[in-house]
Amino acid sequence: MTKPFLLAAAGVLLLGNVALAAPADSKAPVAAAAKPTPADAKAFVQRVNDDLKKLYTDAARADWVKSTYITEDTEILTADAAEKVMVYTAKAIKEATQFDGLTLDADTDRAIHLLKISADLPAPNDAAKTAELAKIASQMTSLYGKGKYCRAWKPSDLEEAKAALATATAASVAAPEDAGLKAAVGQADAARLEAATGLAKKAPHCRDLEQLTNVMSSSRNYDALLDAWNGWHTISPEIQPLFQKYVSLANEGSVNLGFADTGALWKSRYDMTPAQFEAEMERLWGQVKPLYEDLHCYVRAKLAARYEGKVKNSGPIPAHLLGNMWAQEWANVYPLIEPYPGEGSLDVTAALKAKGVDEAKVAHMGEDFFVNLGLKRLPETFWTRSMLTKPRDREVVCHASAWDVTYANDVRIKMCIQVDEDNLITVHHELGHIYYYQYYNDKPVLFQQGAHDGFHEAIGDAVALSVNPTYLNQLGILKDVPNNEKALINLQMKDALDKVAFLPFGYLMDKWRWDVFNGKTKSSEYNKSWWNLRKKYQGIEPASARPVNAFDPGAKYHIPANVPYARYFLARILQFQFHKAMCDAAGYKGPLHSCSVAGNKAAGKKLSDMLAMGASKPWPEALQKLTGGTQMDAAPLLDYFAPLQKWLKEQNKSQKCGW
Ligand code: X8Z
Ligand code: ZN
Repeated sequence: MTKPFLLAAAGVLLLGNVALAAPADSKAPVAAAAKPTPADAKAFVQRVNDDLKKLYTDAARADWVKSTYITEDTEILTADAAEKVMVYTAKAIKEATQFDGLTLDADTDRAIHLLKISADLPAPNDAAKTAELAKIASQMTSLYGKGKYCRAWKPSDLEEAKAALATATAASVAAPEDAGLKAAVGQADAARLEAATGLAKKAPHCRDLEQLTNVMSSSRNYDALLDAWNGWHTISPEIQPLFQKYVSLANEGSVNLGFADTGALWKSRYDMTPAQFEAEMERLWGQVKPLYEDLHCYVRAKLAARYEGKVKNSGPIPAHLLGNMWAQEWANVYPLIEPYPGEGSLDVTAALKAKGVDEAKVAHMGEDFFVNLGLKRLPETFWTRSMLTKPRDREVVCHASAWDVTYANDVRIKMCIQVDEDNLITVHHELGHIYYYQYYNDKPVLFQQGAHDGFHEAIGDAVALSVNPTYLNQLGILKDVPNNEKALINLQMKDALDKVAFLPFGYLMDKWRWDVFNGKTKSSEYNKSWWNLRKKYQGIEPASARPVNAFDPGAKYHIPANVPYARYFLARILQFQFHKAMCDAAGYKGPLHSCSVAGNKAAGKKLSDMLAMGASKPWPEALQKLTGGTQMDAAPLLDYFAPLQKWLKEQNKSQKCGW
């Protein structure tokens, strides 16, 4: 994760250590208490940086073990370490106020600012409540990680099991039970297949998020999709009571640290006021909304043709038909949407499998891309300590994440890689985090962050924009890459189904939480407010009438995991700005959508120069270093998709768009 699960802390109360606003010696007369000086502030910052490095490391170690081995014990150890960070951070923030009003050198001033906005779990002014908040946060992530949907077997499950096996890679069927299953399928032996799947034994059919995700991405069967969607959404009602308590405790902590509520704290992290940040998000959304509406209109028409009678040519799209559990990225339904069938060979998943690429190779392909840009190789420990595939014998949090455990190059990723295009792109995304860590790790720990969190999320994606068909063709993964108008529209459609479709989802996740934190949305309205936003911004509706206890936002990782989400919205926009800047640095002159900076050292240097700044300067300075500008701007994204948008407008002429 981009920040120390922020919660880390080293046992022993370094607070004594920090000795910050050391009250005047008790024996000294009060009047003699020295007024803090800029030199004191500098020394304070240095101590806090040193202490936090240890606390964050302890917390990250505990969290790593917990996230790769969820048990009651690891859950508690993580909560304990998190609690220590919370206590320390709250205390240090209060101590720092003694320097308010002093003229400080730029680095000290910046470090104190970053400290004040650093708490991901802000500690209430009460030890028991702080411990409770840490525990709840740990529990919520575990519940999500362990989530499974169990029901009795249905005959149709056999067909699905066969289909899944037909596309499975050798590595993913390595376990003995799967090998048996595979042999059974190979022999079309229904009885053995039944035995192998547990059907004959009447064991319940349990599926985790990875299995349900596979249904969402590859099935076109309305009922199978509905079952997977409904099934995953049964894991979250259990999370709601914890979430409610977390909202109230985190808010208490935010007030304790000087913020109106936790949403205000999150919105304060962008070198502007919370109100300005909200306006900035709205401005950027306004730039891209027309493109999203054009895409929605075309996709809905195609789905209406495919799911006749179930999807209408007006109104919102049912949430389970877009190839993704949260309808956040839609490229998995590209085969249904493909504008010019057969033009261009864009099935990267099939190509990877045909090439015999395995899970580790997917990760190596990512590293190679960065190295060819002139960036460093990953340390050896990355390969020995990362979790690249889902262990078969224990519960883990599969949601992909990147870690810098020691803030000194002990970098790792945690992923349950499957060999497909989504995972190839996600590996680049995670490695973007890892390269940020690697390039700023000589900085004090408070500067070991992205310029803002959207920068951190944008790096790998910006690089992955160069992993285009031309590049994959050079690698020998894609065969023919036709260079004509129809192939271009196909390619742009596929890109837009991920990049553009995501935008309203990226925006609404925190719009929902901002109003939860500030109390405008009461707990009894959580689900209603969620679906109002999903309809308003995404133009989608629930796949089925929602049960009274539904807590659908809790079925999305970042909500139980307490990870703010505006960063991903910003990253979708920034990554096109970064891509353009790297293409300019490479001397590229053609249209933005055709540029790949693969292998270009000048582009790599531009990127790594910005990475090395970390959070040491306000983000506009980092943006300027890479792009020359100081504003976030969707113009490069719109420029990239200009051919598609023109084409969509033509196609949609006979449609009544909107919902
Ligand atoms: O959570 C992630 C990354 C880890 S930072 C895999 N992403 C968001 C999501 O999955 O919802 C990347 C895209 C958006
Ligand atoms: Zn990320």
